[in-house]
Amino acid sequence: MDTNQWFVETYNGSALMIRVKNTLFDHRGIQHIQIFETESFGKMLVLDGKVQLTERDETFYHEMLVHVPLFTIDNPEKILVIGGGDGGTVREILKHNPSEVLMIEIDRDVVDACRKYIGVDRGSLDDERVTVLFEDGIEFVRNSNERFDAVIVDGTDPNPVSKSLIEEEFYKSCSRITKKIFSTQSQSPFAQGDYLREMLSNIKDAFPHVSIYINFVPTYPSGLWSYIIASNSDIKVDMDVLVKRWEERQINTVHYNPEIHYASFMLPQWLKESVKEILH
Ligand code: AG3
Repeated sequence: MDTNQWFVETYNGSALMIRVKNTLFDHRGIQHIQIFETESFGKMLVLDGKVQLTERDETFYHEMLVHVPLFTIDNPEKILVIGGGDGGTVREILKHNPSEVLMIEIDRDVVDACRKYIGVDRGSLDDERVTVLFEDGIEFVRNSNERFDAVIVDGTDPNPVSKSLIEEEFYKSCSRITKKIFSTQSQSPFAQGDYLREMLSNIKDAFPHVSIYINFVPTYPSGLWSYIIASNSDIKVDMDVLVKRWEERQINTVHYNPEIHYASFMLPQWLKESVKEILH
């Protein structure tokens, strides 16, 4: 179907507009899934009206979500991903050469459609070290007795389906099964500060060590994006260690490097102020 019109995502009385050439997939199931061919951002995945990725800038997001936690730890062997149906997160995790990656995605249609129309996983979901289970991530972590070196949450904006993915009970379960490091995307600090604060305060109740880091993702609301990293032990951001691991692991990236990793923890004053009560 040729559309040649604007896709519009509105937020806070403003809007992000991306010119669309045609619609490759449109299906309403657990979520409304749309995949478009855009004029200047490549293919784009939209869930319930919200941009999840475009080919042009998905690396900015996936690399920060994955490489910041994984370069924070030694030997990432066994990794759990909650969400992440498009496979971009698993693709980045495999660059660290783990022995096992488990992805829990509630919506099989997202995985099937992304594989067929975008291929952002670059075959990583077929890798023999990767297992994909189609079930509710909250239930999975609640009942799991396994422990993971890293737990990474690649979710959508909180909504009635995903709301409990930002509740304290979920983060407490994550904490119980996290051996070394936990990370989650945590929305736009500029456009969605309330969500960020709610997530932060719930994560703070579940893990003793918590930090925020940020980067730029042009096709997300306001462009400024945040992530929360948490651990049951100290989270070190030591440049020498980061550079050493970066050299050892020989990972190719588009966006991430050790300097960006370090700098992403430097927050503007307004953001520091808005979370200081929670983080104190
Ligand atoms: N998940 C987080 C994207 C949230 C974007 N929000 C929005 N456009 N309102 C990304 C999934 C990619 N694996």
